[in-house]
Amino acid sequence: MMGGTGTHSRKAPLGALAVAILGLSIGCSSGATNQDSGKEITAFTFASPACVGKIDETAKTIDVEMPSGTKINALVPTVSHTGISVSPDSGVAHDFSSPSTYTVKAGDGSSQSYIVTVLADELVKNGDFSQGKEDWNHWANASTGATATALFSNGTFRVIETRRGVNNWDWNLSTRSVDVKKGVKYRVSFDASSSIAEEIRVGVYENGTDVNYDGNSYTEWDNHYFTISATTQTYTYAFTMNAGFDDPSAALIFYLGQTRGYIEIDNVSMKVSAL
Ligand SMILES: [Ca+2]
Ligand SMILES: [Ca+2]
Repeated sequence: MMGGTGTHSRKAPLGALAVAILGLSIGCSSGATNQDSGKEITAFTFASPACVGKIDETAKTIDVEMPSGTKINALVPTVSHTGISVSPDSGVAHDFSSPSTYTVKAGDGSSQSYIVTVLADELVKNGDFSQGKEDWNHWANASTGATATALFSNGTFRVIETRRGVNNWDWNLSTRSVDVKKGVKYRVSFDASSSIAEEIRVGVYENGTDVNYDGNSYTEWDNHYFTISATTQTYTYAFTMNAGFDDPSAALIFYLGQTRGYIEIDNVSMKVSAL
């Protein structure tokens, strides 16, 4: 009898708890219960300056492109998410001067991190070629017979190789000065296509001023290789100025001397991604 009563007496609180959980579930705006595994950041925005982050749910990355000149060391994001919490908190000023991790916790205790990168300060002028050749240089190494027809028209850059160079630098396209600061991380991106799949080289180098006093006025700070195909794609890489020097007259360069056929480049960008 006593045991029966005891069992019965324990049932009542359990029932009450179930009602309480049900009530919480209905009342909670996120709809999260203890079993929910949802942990997605669904929006990452800023009110000042007004900016919406681009979420890549597969890569778990969020890129935010701020207007040039934005001070990125104390920005206040509004973070919308599923799950029960996000850390750091939404609505709290955060230093975005290096890529930041925001982690969402799900109702079931699991968590998911996103890397937030705030991009500011575009260094490439006329990167969309809307002003033709303005702020761009092209050069062919006549000594190797490299020749090409370059067209800066219709808001894009096109080159038709008429005689291939010996080296990839025998024909190139470069920006005018980009102001590169020591220790700063940049994101370089561009759209490109080629009639024949070809490897091109993209780099940042000293453009005539020997800022590191090594006797070479064209020291290369960084370079990357990309195989360009017939379908236009966006290519992206990160570059950190690790040389220990500022180079206010550096250039971003595309080495095209080993390509054949017809190459098109557009939407060239080099932005500060971390200070
Ligand atoms: Ca364009
Ligand atoms: Ca040098």
